Amino acid sequence: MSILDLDVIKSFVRVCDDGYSEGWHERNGGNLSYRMTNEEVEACKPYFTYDRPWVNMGVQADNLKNEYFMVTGTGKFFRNTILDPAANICIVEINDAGDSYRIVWGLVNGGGPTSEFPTHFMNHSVRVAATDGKCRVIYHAHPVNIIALTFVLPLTSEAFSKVLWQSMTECPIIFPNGVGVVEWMIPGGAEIAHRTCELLKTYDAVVWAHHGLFVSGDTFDNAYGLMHTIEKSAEIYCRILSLGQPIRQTISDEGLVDVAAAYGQTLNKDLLK
Ligand code: 2HA
Ligand code: ZN
Repeated sequence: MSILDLDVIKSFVRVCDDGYSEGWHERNGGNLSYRMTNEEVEACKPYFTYDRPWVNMGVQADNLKNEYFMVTGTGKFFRNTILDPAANICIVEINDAGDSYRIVWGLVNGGGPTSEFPTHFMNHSVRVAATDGKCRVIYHAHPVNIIALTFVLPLTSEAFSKVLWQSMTECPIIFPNGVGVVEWMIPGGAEIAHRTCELLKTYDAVVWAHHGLFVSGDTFDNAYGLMHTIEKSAEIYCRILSLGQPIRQTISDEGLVDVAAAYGQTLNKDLLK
């Protein structure tokens, strides 16, 4: 038995590998974090060590004190994760104050969690509050088509949500709240973290202009599925634009509201104004 046999590690690595295969993770692009359940922490604990230092994150969250996160490593390539998980990902423990982490497993050749970890951490805090504790996954990737659209659509939630909802019928059911959009900013800093957090209070997903997409979810399947769905819808819209023909017909606003309602979801109608 090895920690690598546990389902939680296998599921985490599978997201990294599938995302890489989709072309969303060139070089060291993208990052993934997962808030572990108590049962998963107990199963992993025999493999933990406590000799690495506490690192202050510069951000703090009361609702994440003493939590454990599985996180991709900074500068590590998603492509390599499946070959050697212990060298490319880690598990971190959050301290009693909710402002520092220490690595308790992984990154065996050195390194730290993703440079976006303060962003992920604050995103988790906001999504845990917004979902009554259900959200566990924050996933950031660089999918081609959603990035391409940030060069031609207005950088608003209204414009992006409507195009994505209209381009594939299941979209209003899968993300009825729509998507947030952040204008171009330097990644890895406090400002983009705060802007993303503000939008995640309302939206499950946030587009970063000319950069990529952040999604959240209760399970790996739902977070990965949201990334996949948004990117596929963006791909369809890009394909439509590349046909160079006028759009003759699309789904009406009423149709978007109705398809969500037919599957028990309430579409964020504010975005249709
Ligand atoms: O981890 O994607 O936004 C590399 C990035 C930073
Ligand atoms: Zn990125």
